[in-house]
Amino acid sequence: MGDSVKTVRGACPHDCPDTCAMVVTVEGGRAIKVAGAADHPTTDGFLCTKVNRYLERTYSQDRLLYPMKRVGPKGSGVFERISWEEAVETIAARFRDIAADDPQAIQPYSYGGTMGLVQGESMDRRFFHRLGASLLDRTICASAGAAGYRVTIGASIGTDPERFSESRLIIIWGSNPITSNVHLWPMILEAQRRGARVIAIDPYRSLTAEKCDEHIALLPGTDGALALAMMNVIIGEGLVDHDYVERHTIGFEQLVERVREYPPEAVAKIVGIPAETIIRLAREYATTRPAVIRLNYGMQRHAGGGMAVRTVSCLPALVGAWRDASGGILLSTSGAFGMNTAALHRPDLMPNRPRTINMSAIGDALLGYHREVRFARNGNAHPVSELLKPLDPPIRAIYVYNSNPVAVAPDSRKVVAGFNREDLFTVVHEIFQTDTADYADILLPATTQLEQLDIHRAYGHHYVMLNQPSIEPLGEAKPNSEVFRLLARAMGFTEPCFSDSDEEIARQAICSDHPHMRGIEWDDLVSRGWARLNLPERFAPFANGGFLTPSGKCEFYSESLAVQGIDPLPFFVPPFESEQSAPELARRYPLAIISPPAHSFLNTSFANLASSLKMEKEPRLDMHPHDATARAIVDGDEVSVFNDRGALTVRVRVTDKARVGVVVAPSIWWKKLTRDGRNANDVTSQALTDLGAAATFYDALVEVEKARSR
Ligand SMILES: Nc1nc2c(c(=O)[nH]1)N[C@H]1C(S)=C(S)[C@@H](COP(=O)(O)OP(=O)(O)OC[C@H]3O[C@@H](n4cnc5c(=O)[nH]c(N)nc54)[C@H](O)[C@@H]3O)O[C@H]1N2
Ligand SMILES: Nc1nc2c(c(=O)[nH]1)N[C@H]1C(S)=C(S)[C@@H](COP(=O)(O)OP(=O)(O)OC[C@H]3O[C@@H](n4cnc5c(=O)[nH]c(N)nc54)[C@H](O)[C@@H]3O)O[C@H]1N2
Ligand SMILES: [Mo]
Repeated sequence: MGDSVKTVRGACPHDCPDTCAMVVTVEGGRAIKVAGAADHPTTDGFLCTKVNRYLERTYSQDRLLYPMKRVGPKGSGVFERISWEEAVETIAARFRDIAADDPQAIQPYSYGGTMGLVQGESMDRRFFHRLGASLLDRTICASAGAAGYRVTIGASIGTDPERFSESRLIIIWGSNPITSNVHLWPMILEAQRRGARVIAIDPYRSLTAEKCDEHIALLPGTDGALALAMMNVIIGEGLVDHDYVERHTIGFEQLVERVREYPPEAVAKIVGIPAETIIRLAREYATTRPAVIRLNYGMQRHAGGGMAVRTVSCLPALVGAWRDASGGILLSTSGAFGMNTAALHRPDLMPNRPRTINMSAIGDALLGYHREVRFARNGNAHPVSELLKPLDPPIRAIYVYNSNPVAVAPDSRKVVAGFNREDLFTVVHEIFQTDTADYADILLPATTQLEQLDIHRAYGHHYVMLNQPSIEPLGEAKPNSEVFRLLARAMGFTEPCFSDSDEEIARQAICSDHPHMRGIEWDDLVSRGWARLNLPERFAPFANGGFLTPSGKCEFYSESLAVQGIDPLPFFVPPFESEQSAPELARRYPLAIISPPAHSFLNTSFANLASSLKMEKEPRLDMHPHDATARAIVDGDEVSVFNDRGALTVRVRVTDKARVGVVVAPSIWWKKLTRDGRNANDVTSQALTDLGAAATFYDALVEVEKARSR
């Protein structure tokens, strides 16, 4: 490469809506600077606090650089270096052995380590499909909302974030963009400068809520009820856009009947905010144009997460907010992309359709149980004994990549017990020795984004992104795609797709007939790093209807839910665990706990780096003064947070940022970097959401006590 300085175009791989365009400066083969591309419309020349320090991650002394095998007890993290040949042969031999009985006993487990299509969902899928391994239902983040939105709108398509700056009313609903979607924030600030009002709906006064014109602190998991009461007011006061409703929606008459069951006065008790606030919010929303809702994950991680998103996403059609390019709702832009996923995943390689394991119930699954989803009508949590069915065959091998389940999956005690099984063969492919890596039998070193090629879609903008490698892999680290190529060869898989190079896979991804992909050319991606989908500059997806539902309308009434035996109209599904839905449980565990992202972590990524740890200091719990006083807890006390599932130790910050009855534990900490080896997932539950069978991280009751008294 010589000593000359060059710059390389890249894309941030992390699980975040922003998928930034990066410019990497390389000198003599070493990356010396990572910056946000100034020419990319949403990146706009800056990166977040975490990825700004990407070199700290890439060149960390803690990188895994060689394949290793376990030589200590499971979980001890004691390994010995081996060669790649030995690693690949050991894995292939075990997989061959298990597959001879039943390949479904082999479980892939991956999520958002990298969002790249090459390193996240191509060679890996092909390999496991060809093998006949169990499928993985990737429900740990977005599946509840995606399902609720799909039923109502048809696909994950919404308002262009670049149009937010022209909106007059922005409702940030269950979202904390200053932390988790920072490139949307300048557009919101611009709107505010032009006179827009910005309202946050969040049980917690987050960094974002603090900066809004108004903060509505509802009780966790009650968003669906709030939206139904808003509709009650909008319909009751004649604020409906009848022309839009008439032409582009279905089920209005039934909706009118349904929302009568949700008058603001009754709903006020459910959501824990005054009826006047609900009425004022509904009026302001219905009478301000353009009005846009940034709906995000906070409301999804509860029993009724899918129905909550479905209900909120009825609002824009009711008031005609979709008419404006800067009105409507934004959940995710991912559905606007038309990548050729069949070419990437090759589902045709599956011998027949194997079973599917839900990643959010991996604890149960590793312990031999399949967890069923029962639609939680009225929030009645089914007894766990009814929901768990024996898993046949049991999982005998698990291959983890792009994920850290021991720290991120709910009901952690069960997850740890599962990974601790002596008879389980565990492969972990990682950049760092995470909590999960400690349980590996074979631990493989992974490359970072600077060392690998990838192509990305985004869920918070409308640009296809190319990441070109800027440096050589460190040590013996290999990208995911390369390891699956090696494994395919060792297993004797001869289909030509197992020889595709990373560039060939990336080119296949954009080889698509989808109209939004028209004009996306490889050469442009190479020279510029990104390309806008084939969408108008002032993209107003449903200004003239054209919803992607079966009826082509915004479905207040959903026939597809009706045929599944689910109420076809929006209704409120209370949390599994709350004062109102589980009073007996609430007597023992009166506090609701939520554990949203800490500002300087990205799930558990970055949570091992010195600079991130310096900013987050130590595991913390925000608690309202009233709740603290009632427990004789003062600011700075070390406390135990516990319920029937487990416990963790944290330091309390007494603050009215948390509302009464709700405690907040910024997450996700590496368990082994905390004082007691535990994190918030020691108290979260494996119960699954109504639609989308997703995790319910923010639906948990706990009690808190001074640590020394226990
Ligand atoms: N810095 C940073 N950025 C991230 C991440 C990270 O870990 N760190 N994670 C990335 C990932 S994977 C994701 S999925 C996104 C998540 O990003 P967001 O969509 O912002 O989701 P959360 O931060 O989980 O929750 C957002 C807000 O919802 C609130 N909330 C909790 N329960 C409820 C509720 O019942 N109703 C309402 N209305 N609000 C509620 C929380 O207090 C929080 O302030 O961020 C991505 N970006
Ligand atoms: N209590 C609580 N739990 C939560 C959440 C919460 O808000 N509260 N949020 C949930 C959400 S939204 C999500 S999305 C999940 C996130 O769960 P995960 O997707 O598991 O996210 P990370 O913890 O960041 O772990 C990703 C791992 O992939 C590794 N990795 C990165 N790039 C590569 C690569 O190219 N190859 C390989 N082999 N590995 C790579 C990283 O080093 C990292 O250890 O967590 C969920 N868990
Ligand atoms: Mo996520």
